[in-house]
Amino acid sequence: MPKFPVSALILSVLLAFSTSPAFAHDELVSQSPALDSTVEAGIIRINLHFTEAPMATAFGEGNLIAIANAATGEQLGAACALIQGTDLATTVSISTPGQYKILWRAVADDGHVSSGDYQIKVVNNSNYFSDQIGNRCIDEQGNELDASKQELLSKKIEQNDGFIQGLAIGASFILIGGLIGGLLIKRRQKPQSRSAAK
Ligand SMILES: [Cu+2]
Repeated sequence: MPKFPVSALILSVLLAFSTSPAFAHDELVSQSPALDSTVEAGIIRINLHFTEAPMATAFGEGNLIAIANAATGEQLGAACALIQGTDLATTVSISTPGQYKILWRAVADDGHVSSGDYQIKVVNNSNYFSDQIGNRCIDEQGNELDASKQELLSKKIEQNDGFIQGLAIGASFILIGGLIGGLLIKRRQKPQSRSAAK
């Protein structure tokens, strides 16, 4: 008799551990700049506050922050972040006003990876200019991370546009081909119907 309650207890404990958010991943609690906030152009500091300190990972791997043009999806600069207490932090340079996406990825102490993104609006009232836009990631040895060697957190959306354009061109070819074919058939049928009427 006592066997069943013990196994039931173990099961319920396991279920509690696997579903309780407290034992799940590292969760984003708050962020700076805030969600949908308006920020002045310049060197912008990004601070993402988590429930617990992310697991230490190699620079440019695991824990990442990057920014992207919200309209085009194009990632600007490389992706990297530093662990500061329970925060992930970096600085990005933005001069062109517009809507930007902040993308992040965090590795929890248990190895679970969580990710997300949110938008901010950038205005430029200070004539800030920089030809180095985005996250500038320089490791302790002074080496700059090359975004082309990283798996991007955000990709340009133009590939989809190209696909839709291709579909539209293909569809119009089929339509024109069908119209010409239809006209040719009509022409051929005309003399036949005439002779049939006689
Ligand atoms: Cu987890």
